[in-house]
Amino acid sequence: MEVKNPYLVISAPDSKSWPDSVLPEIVMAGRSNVGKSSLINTITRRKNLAYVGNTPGKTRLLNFFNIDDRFMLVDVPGYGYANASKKMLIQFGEMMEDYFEQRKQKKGLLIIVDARHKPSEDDITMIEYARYHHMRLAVIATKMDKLKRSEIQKCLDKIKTTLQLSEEEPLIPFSSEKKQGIDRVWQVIDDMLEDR
Ligand SMILES: Nc1nc2c(ncn2[C@@H]2O[C@H](COP(=O)(O)OP(=O)(O)O)[C@@H](O)[C@H]2O)c(=O)[nH]1
Ligand SMILES: [Mg+2]
Repeated sequence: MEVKNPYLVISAPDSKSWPDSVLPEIVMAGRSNVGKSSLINTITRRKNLAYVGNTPGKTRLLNFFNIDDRFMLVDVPGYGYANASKKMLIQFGEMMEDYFEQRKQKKGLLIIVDARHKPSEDDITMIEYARYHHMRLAVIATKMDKLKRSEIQKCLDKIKTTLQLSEEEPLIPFSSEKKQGIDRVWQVIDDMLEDR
């Protein structure tokens, strides 16, 4: 999959700012620092489409990326960092509820987890939202380059069982560092977009 013209449409603070668009949407979420921005850059083969680095919790914005007028990639701010205030947690929850309840063109959810760690309660909450709203779901285990060969199967199994993934909910090993898993991510996104 070669991406020709990806661009950020808007960083939306609330539902009034969501783009006026009919493109199907793929939502991407994960803990902050998990490697989500790197993943967006890796699969689109761009260096700076998404901002990589440390801005934990500063932004409560949904970033809408137009991918070749084919679909919208919706980047959810990273959750689960240590110093989140209660107010910010509530705002985040409300923003996501608004999105899941109101946005008709939502198609699928990609949850990004760190291959080395057990998924968090926040990951599970996001997944429950997706299942409840009948969205397609896939999990991407990134930073695979940080695992020893002997650890790989055990770590993937732990993610699968913690999230209770079914046969229809793929788990994709990925590494931005090693450019691993790009084709499988596109395959899963294509499947989600075809499923109308
Ligand atoms: N080793 C390794 N490091 C990664 C990988 N993906 C991201 N990182 C690093 O993890 C940190 C957080 O990445 P970022 O993409 O900003 O995470 P985000 O907060 O989820 O958007 C950065 O220092 C990245 O260089 C990966 O696949 N392998
Ligand atoms: Mg990021």
